[in-house]
Amino acid sequence: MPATPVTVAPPADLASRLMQIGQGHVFAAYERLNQEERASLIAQVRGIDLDAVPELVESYVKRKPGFALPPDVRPAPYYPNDSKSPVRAWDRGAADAKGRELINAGRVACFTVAGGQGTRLGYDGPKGCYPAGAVTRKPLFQMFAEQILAWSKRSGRIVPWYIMTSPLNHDATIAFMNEHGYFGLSREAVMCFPQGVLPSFDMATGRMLIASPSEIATNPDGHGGSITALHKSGAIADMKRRGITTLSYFQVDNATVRVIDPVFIGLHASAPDSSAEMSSKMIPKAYAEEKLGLFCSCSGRTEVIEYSDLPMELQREREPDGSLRFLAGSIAVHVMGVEFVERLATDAKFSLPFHRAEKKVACVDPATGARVEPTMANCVKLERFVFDALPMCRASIVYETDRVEEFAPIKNASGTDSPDSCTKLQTERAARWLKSVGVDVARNEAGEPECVLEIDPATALEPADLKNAKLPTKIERGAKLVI
Ligand code: UD2
Repeated sequence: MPATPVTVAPPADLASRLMQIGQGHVFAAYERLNQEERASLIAQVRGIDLDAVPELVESYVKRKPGFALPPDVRPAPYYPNDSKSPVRAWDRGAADAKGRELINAGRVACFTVAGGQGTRLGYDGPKGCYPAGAVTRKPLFQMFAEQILAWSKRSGRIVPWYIMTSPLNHDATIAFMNEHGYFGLSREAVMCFPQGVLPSFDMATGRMLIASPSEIATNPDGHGGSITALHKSGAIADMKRRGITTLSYFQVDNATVRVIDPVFIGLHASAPDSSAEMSSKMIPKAYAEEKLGLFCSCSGRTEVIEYSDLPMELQREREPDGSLRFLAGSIAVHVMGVEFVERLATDAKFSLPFHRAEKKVACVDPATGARVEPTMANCVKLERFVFDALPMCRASIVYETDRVEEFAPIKNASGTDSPDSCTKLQTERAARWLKSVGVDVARNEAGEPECVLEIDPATALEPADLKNAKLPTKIERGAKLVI
């Protein structure tokens, strides 16, 4: 679109459209702005789908949309971690072989969603730059990059890495990767692209919040925005050029995620009840109230229902053996077919539902330009969730994994899902891997390792790799060691 000439009055078409939809305040300070600021505000308004705004305000800001529980909701079936389980036995060896075949044929790429704002952690920067290594304090991005590098070496193939940022952290992410030489990966193998944003709305009035006199406040459109962003950014085209068919999806906050898991990829690609469109990993919930989305089956389709939406009576229901009936908690690890993502992203009718969150967001008063620092939630933020694409699959499988093996997220500054709990989980996992090859790790009376351990992905991607490593016979109390 040709640039709009920057005049003293805002462009008449935009000003009248904004007035019509009750958003006229956006240009309140226009006359006081300099040329550059006016141009930037006009470009931002033109980038917003103004026709969609009234419906968003009516349905999600002024009203809180209710959640309609599907009447036939039941727990989704899953492939148990123990492949010999009497509940559902399956061929782990065959899945592993299929997964490795795809990796070795260069068909698999990694995809990290890293566009979130990370406000809970209180870290001022992209979450991927957060120092997370139990001993080394290496950043999360490095922990993933080193695994990807190890898989590339092992398969003799480039494993491309796609990272979804947001406009709020894109430049900082690129600068960080450049500063660290892409952690040994080839620059051509890493593609960072920003996701879309949506206006943030004033909770009381439904007006778009104003971040500064020349800027509307926005928020990233949720990890569900990744489906469209993968297409719009050219990432899908890049994958097709490289012959990638399968994406290994994970969140930037999970320090122990297996960036590539052959068994999971193999199940996704070849299980009889998989459509190879989108598959998911779950862990058994530790207790009924644990805040994880739950894999459910509704009218034969796999869905994730957020813990806040599934009635607590259902979440507390138990099987005769005492285990939770709704057990399968989402750790937000998926495998996605590239064709599936492309099919959705290019379908004019495709859209994922919005989810509403109430947040405290600093802004300015549009009339006076005075800064407003709210003391309570003043903003409705709308987001899309990637797992809402699951019911769009012809069939979608769920695979159980072990919490200690691959779920050590950093979300909060302390307590659950914190840097501290992440360090403990990295250590516990390393201790288990070491024990499997006969190395004794000192433990206290409660059974916790009395040391801090970190496994370098160059040494081992899985426990069996330790068989070839030079290891101590025992790890003493108080040790701090990178294996
Ligand atoms: C998510 C899941 C939860 C569980 C948990 C596991 C949702 C709504 N809930 O909770 O069920 O699986 O993870 O750790 O997803 N992100 C973007 N762009 C955005 C928003 C988020 O890239 O616009 C990324 C973000 O950088 C992070 C991930 O998505 O990697 C998770 O985001 P979150 O912190 O909003 O989700 P959380 O932890 O509440």
